[in-house]
Amino acid sequence: MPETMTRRDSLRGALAALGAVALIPEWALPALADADTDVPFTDLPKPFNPGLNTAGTTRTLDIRKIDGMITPADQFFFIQHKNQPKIDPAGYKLKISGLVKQQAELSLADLKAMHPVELINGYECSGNSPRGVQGLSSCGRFTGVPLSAVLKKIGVDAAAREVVLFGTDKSKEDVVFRGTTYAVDQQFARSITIENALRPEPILAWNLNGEPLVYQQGGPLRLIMPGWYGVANVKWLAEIHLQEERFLGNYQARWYRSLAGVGGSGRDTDTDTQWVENEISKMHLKSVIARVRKTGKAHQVFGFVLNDGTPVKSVEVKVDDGPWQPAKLDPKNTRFSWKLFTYDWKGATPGEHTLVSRVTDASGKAQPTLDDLKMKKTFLQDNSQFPRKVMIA
Ligand SMILES: Nc1nc2c(c(=O)[nH]1)N[C@H]1C(S)=C(S)[C@@H](COP(=O)(O)O)O[C@H]1N2
Ligand SMILES: [Mo]
Repeated sequence: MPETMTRRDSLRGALAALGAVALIPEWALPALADADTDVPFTDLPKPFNPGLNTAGTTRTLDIRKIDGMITPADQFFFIQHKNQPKIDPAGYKLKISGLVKQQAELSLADLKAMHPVELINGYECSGNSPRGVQGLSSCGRFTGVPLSAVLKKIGVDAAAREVVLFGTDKSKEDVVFRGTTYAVDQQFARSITIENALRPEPILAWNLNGEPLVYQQGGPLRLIMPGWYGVANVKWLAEIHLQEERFLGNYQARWYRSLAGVGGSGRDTDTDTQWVENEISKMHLKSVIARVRKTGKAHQVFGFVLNDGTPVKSVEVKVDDGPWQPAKLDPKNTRFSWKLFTYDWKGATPGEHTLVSRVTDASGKAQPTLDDLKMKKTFLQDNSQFPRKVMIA
């Protein structure tokens, strides 16, 4: 069994064979019973139209509809910077070039003949934020082969330092050099270090939830980088190029950076402040309240956590000005899934209330408040605590 397949899934499978599946508790997000109702949020932007945009090029997830670990493929968010190529899977070839023992062109059949693995992976666009009610996030079951297995099979040259992944999508990009702008055709591309490429986690994926990736999802083949922001998950893979030099493409070095002031007294004008530019890579620790349900007289608050795969120590929920209270993490959460949590809200009184969650990981990192992020000037990587307002009838 592949290491990336969840142990619980295989346990469930084994128990199902014995007719004993009821031994494992199902996640506490049951299908809505007739008597249950969703508690409305009163803080939604107006207008709020989650789902497909009018052009049909972007889809956001309505997080109020989350009812389990796996986002259905027809709700899974999608977004990209350029066009959405439609590639015939039958004639598809992935090119592998540069510092490899032998250049290769692999068909889908070649890749499927290796050892496929399954991975439940949750991710968000680094531009995901309260503004769009966190709809640029989802979690699905991906099937593919480890990138490391493909690279080892081809043979990596000892000089290779950087693995550049090119999409098929192409458009004019402005490349600015010392005040001069050159508009040139570029494919979408991202790079990772050879060390990261040879880790067991990254996979070249062709299925989402057991079905071939549709073209909007990057089919027939895309990269999945567990624990990283969406931008790393290059869709419509055309070529993987190994090189010694750093890769400086637009979506690696320019458009996907953060700029934040560190140190000093926390004021822009403080001369002690250091201005740090970082690349967008692994997901920063975030929790989101997605849904509030009324079941009989009780209220339950549901949400998810996204992060880089570090074990989650705790999720807490605060109601109005009350104390932080522990939420329960779903036992079915896996290292790279989004991590579902529930909070039993006792004694909810009629009227409007503010709910907020905060997550802490095993390394002691805690989710920041919006105020904690005030020295971050760029909008990407907004993992701030997200207060929600609800109306109890
Ligand atoms: N080839 C290609 N891959 C891409 C992009 C792109 O523009 N072109 N956009 C990236 C960004 S910014 C995000 S957030 C994710 C979105 O993945 P999804 O469409 O599966 O949700 O794809 C990434 N992969
Ligand atoms: Mo993104």
